[in-house]
Amino acid sequence: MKQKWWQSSVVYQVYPRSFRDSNGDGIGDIPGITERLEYIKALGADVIWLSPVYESPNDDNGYDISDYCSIMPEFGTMHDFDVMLEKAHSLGLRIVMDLVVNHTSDEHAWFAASRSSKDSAYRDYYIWRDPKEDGSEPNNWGSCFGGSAWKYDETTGQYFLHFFSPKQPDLNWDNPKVRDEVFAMMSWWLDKGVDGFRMDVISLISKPEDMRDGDVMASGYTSFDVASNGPHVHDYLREMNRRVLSRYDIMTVGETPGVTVEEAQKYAGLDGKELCMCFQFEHMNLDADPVRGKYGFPQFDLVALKKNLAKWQTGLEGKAWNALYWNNHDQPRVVSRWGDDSDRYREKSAKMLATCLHMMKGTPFIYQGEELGMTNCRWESLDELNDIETIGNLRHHIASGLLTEEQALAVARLRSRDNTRTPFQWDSSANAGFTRGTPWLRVNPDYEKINAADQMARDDSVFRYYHELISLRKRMDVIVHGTFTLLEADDPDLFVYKREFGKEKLLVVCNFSKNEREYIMPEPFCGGSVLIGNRSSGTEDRIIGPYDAFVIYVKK
Ligand code: TEU
Ligand code: CA
Repeated sequence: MKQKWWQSSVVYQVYPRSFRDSNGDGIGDIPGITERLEYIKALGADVIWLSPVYESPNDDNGYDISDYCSIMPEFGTMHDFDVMLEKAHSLGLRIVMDLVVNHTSDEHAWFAASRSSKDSAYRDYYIWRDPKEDGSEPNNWGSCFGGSAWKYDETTGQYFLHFFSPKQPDLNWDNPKVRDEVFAMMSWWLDKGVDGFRMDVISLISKPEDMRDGDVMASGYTSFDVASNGPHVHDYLREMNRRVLSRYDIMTVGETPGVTVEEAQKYAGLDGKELCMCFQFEHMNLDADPVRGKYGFPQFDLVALKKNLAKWQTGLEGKAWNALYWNNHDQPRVVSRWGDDSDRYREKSAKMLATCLHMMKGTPFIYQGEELGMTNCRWESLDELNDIETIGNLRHHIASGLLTEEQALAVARLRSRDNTRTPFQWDSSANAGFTRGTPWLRVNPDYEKINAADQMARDDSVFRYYHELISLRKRMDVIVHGTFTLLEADDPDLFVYKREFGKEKLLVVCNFSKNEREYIMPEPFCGGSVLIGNRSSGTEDRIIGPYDAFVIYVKK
């Protein structure tokens, strides 16, 4: 198959609310992004994934859209967007929009009409069901933000489905009019010149025909996995591809909770019939608390992580394409989660984590601040939190006795989505140079030592290391196209794998622990050259120190 441009791309995710505030209202905005496009260019990324900037009441910080073809006033105007897009293209940067079409805001005109009457022409744009005999919800499906996935609407005496907030009613994708509306909107953005879409929970759009009860979690409700990979999801994505995507040279990435390797071979098949790639969630859920889920106390197990990522590397080999990530706006900061955010090891472990991900096969995604080694925030109180998912789940866990208030604060520091939404740390000036106003969310107090200005001024910084990783991907076929083989699968500290492409071979060694280990390089890597690494010694040094990472290159 002919190489596609996005197979050697590196994507930088911008969360607009927290990237850069240009007008002093404490909220990041589009002109703020335009001002800092050169920074993203300097890092070496060539695609920007822009989290939603559409009109929204911000119940879920923009993932609740009330008008797909206008810009949220807090973020600016459509003219501001056009200026940003044009400047990005002039810099050789592509812009991929966040497409949130599993659901809309309840303030979208479609939903206002739909809820007004059972006879509305828009009634079947959403999913309405009668109460059970006793008046309760139609089934035991649960919302990702806590509680039931059904909300009763007095006006017409029915429940509507919402797998997220009650202000995010799920669209009925079985209705061809919904598909027509969505496809027309997508074409409108693509005709404006955007370069693709990241598709929010796209694996949930086709609900099972029978609305039977599912297996419940400790909360007493199911997860949204009851709808993952539904009966018609691939029909709808193939239709989307035929009617829209195939008409443009764009990049698409599905956010596909519940996806398996087999399903990903359809969503992200190299045959190009659906999407270019997809985000899997298995590695993100491996350390979930067995009872409390994501909002509990994580149990990190490197062996499980290695085997899962190896399964995805080999499972998609030659058949589909991986989107590679540690971080996004929904996950805690990886250097705090799986590295070590102490002063002693923060930068070293951040580089180790970056090495491990960026030497794999697939398209790497960098979440804003990850390239600085930004860390989770030590929230002082639950009242500081903004995120609807964190607040909803912690409230639910406290009410059901799964967490005490004190434990909930500890969990928030470990798991809250707010951890990656604290304002980007530009420099050591007030509010980390993010705003001259009052920031909408607390700035992480460590901004004076962790910020872009300092990182760009040093040759040994995390930023410079990411830049080098990206430039290696741009010039080495073995990184983009080489096969993946996991080595030392059961080693509890070292993540070791090799990549091979013709005569070119890489050995990637990453110590995910503080333990000092001895590792004898396998042939043919002994005496190979170190391509990149976070330590000064060469391959003769068999002692692998805390959070050491290096890549050996040989051609033979
Ligand atoms: O995320 C959906 C989703 O799977 C995450 O909410 C996930 O449940 C958890 O946060 C990560 O473990 C998408 C968006 O990325 C998220 O920001 C939205 O809240 C959600 O959909 C609804 O649009
Ligand atoms: Ca602003």
